[in-house]
Amino acid sequence: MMEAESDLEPRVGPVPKGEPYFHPYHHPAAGWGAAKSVTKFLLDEGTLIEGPRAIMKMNHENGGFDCPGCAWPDDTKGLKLDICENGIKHVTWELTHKRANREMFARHTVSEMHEWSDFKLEDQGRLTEPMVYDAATDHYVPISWHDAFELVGRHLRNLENPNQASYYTSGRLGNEATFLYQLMARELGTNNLPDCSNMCHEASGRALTAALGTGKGTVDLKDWEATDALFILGVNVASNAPRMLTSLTEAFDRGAQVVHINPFIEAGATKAIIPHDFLDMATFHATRTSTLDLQVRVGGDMALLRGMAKAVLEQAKTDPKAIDSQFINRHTVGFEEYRALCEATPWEELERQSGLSRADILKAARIYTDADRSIISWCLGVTQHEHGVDTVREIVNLLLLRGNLGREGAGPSPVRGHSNVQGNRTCGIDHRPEPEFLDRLAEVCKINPPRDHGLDTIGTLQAMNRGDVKVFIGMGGNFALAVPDSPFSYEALRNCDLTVQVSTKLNRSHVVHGKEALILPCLARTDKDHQRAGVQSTSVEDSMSMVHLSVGMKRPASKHLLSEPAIISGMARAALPASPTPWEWYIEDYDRIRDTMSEVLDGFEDFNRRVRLPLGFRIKQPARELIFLTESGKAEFSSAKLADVVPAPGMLALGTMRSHDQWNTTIYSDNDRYRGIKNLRELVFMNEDDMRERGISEFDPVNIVATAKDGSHRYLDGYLAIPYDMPRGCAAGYMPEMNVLIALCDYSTQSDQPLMKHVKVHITAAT
Ligand SMILES: Nc1nc2c(c(=O)[nH]1)N[C@H]1C(S)=C(S)[C@@H](COP(=O)(O)OP(=O)(O)OC[C@H]3O[C@@H](n4cnc5c(=O)[nH]c(N)nc54)[C@H](O)[C@@H]3O)O[C@H]1N2
Ligand SMILES: Nc1nc2c(c(=O)[nH]1)N[C@H]1C(S)=C(S)[C@@H](COP(=O)(O)OP(=O)(O)OC[C@H]3O[C@@H](n4cnc5c(=O)[nH]c(N)nc54)[C@H](O)[C@@H]3O)O[C@H]1N2
Ligand SMILES: [Mo]
Repeated sequence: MMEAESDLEPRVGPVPKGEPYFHPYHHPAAGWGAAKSVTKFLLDEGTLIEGPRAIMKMNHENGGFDCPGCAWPDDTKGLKLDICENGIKHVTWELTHKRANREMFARHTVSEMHEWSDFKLEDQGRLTEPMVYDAATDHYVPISWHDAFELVGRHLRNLENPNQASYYTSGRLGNEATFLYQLMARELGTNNLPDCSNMCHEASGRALTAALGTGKGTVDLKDWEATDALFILGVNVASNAPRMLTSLTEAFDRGAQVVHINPFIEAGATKAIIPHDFLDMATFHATRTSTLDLQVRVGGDMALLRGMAKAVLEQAKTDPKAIDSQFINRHTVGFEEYRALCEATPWEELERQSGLSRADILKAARIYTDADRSIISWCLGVTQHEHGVDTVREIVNLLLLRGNLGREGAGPSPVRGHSNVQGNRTCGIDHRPEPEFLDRLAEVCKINPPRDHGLDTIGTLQAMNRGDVKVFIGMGGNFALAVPDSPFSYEALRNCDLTVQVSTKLNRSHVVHGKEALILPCLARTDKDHQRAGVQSTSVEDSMSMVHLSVGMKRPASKHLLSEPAIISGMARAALPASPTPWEWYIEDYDRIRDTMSEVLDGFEDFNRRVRLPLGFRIKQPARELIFLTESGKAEFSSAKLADVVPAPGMLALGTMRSHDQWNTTIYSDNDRYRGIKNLRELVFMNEDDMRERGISEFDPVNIVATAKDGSHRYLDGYLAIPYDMPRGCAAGYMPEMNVLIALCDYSTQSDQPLMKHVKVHITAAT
């Protein structure tokens, strides 16, 4: 594709094919719009035949590969075609016939590629062989795998101390590779294991661990099918977890209550046509996916939840059944303090902070007390805030009040992001590992793991900037573009002696690189992985703790690709020539890695057999059995101070989010169908009154100025204003473009997560 010059270069998305367009979307989610979009995408990638063939093998109960898209679990009722538009786009993206080969790299200098859009970088296709940066010519040139590993090994061996290297994981990495990766880092002597969940669900993990003793949700799909009320906070279902639409329509059909809490009324929060329900598709039959939509202000969830708790407690004064006193007495601590706090919080404050009326909060509370069993589900709208941990704990507080835990149809249900981000944590990617885990790792793997906490994502960037981290290894993902404060973060990466990116496609993290740099191309989820013992499979864990095998079925994109476990093993051997770990032996047969994992990891006993059961196995959740691994041995109410989220006069709270046509930093097009947007990503959604007050009309260019915690400012000019149905005082736009607005110091003191959903901004008409 030819790229035109633009004042927004290098842009993230493609050069628009037409004029910006906006018209609010009023159709059901999924359905024929999705089918049409899929066909176009298959055609563009040249995979109209292969794409559908591959998709029929996706998410199958026996064999097949796990969708590399989101972490929503597979249908439990012997699924046949549990797929979605975005999963299909995702697989097709991997199957593309385009190749970023050595000829492509020879044609373009790195400085030249740096000027390309991120869309164009990935649009070069699959990477085909290892490449090394040659500073003399400013080109990436081919390098053998042996020499590439030796380069990594030399840098790692020569560090003055192992904490000068940092090992990032993006949530696609399978469990077996994950285990080897953390083993390598810890054998080398560091816990510097930042990962993408430092940016998404760190808050959920910390809150759930503190409250319940396990950092995960407790419910599974069967619970979703049995519940009476679903509360969905801060998830764009139709775009980011589309298979959840099936559960929402099922719930609605069964008469369950479905309450969406979001500043936007997203398409998935109204009605949907389920793509694999062919009759519905043919007859355009849409099912509602919502019984109530509450448009909270950005960051207002905690106030809403506390307001609901206050209402429940008030109701309990005359109707003792409104709370489950027996459950509270037997299984929890901290109730009296929490009750007093709720009672002491005035309604006016709850209304002001949530942006909702008392009547609306009472409505939600009534739905909650009328339901025998409730599930509360959430994603980034809750976590990427200063008080993300407090808000998730407030979710647990509310659940505990009515004993919505440890029984069918009830409990907390975070929606995880990447397909294996949860498995990464389970299998050891944690910069703050538990001592018990390290003890077992030491005993089984005969290593001496470091005990000090390591660096997370933000910590890694700060350390790079200081010159304390000199080697960066990215196991998947697109670190440069995904993290906040882009100019600062680019400098931090450029400051490194060596950056290594293990990737499937060309991206920003390859053109923003260290003094020396490697691109190591790997097999993707759909590619067949041949090792000495035959075709290998890897395991992944979904949002609901189900672990199952995924096996690629396609001829690899190039014969020079290695699997992720093989690349890790190659780097580890080069860095640790005398390592007692049988790196090469592990790669011959991944069952051997799983045997070791079963000895180290809780809940992985008999791993090789259980993972081959038709639907895999579920990792035991103590909290589900009402066993709480907390200090008190009980579920713990929290009594946190209500967060103040109301913007200062003239300021707006801006959230960054995904469009429908992107996967994090991978952009498929510049359309956002469900929000009625075409040919535009450089936009900011605003409340119409906020626009009027500032003399801004639809499509007017605006200037955005963000103010960081340290008082510094960041700017974004020329973005177009879009009037949208959202509360006053709020604004929204797309990631990753808006990462330039988020200062590195703007992270939560509770979770260390960047404040990606609450940037304090001034927006004015462009001058
Ligand atoms: N197709 C597709 N699927 C994906 C991804 C993708 O990029 N594309 N990314 C994957 C990943 S890694 C993740 S972590 C998940 C992310 O899934 P989401 O959490 O859905 O991601 P976002 O697009 O950031 O959208 C956040 C939603 O929160 C709402 N929101 C913003 N601020 C607030 C708030 O203060 N309160 C509430 N209640 N809501 C708020 C926004 O309006 C939006 O609907 O999706 C995963 N699935
Ligand atoms: N402002 C703002 N920023 C955000 C967010 C936000 O809401 N707002 N969300 C944050 C969140 S939740 C997340 S998870 C991060 C995402 O951060 P990352 O996970 O780092 O980024 P992705 O865009 O998912 O990574 C895309 C790249 O992964 C590589 N890739 C794809 N498949 C494979 C594979 O199978 N193996 C390997 N080795 N590589 C592969 C490709 O080269 C591709 O270019 O972004 C974060 N950044
Ligand atoms: Mo994520």
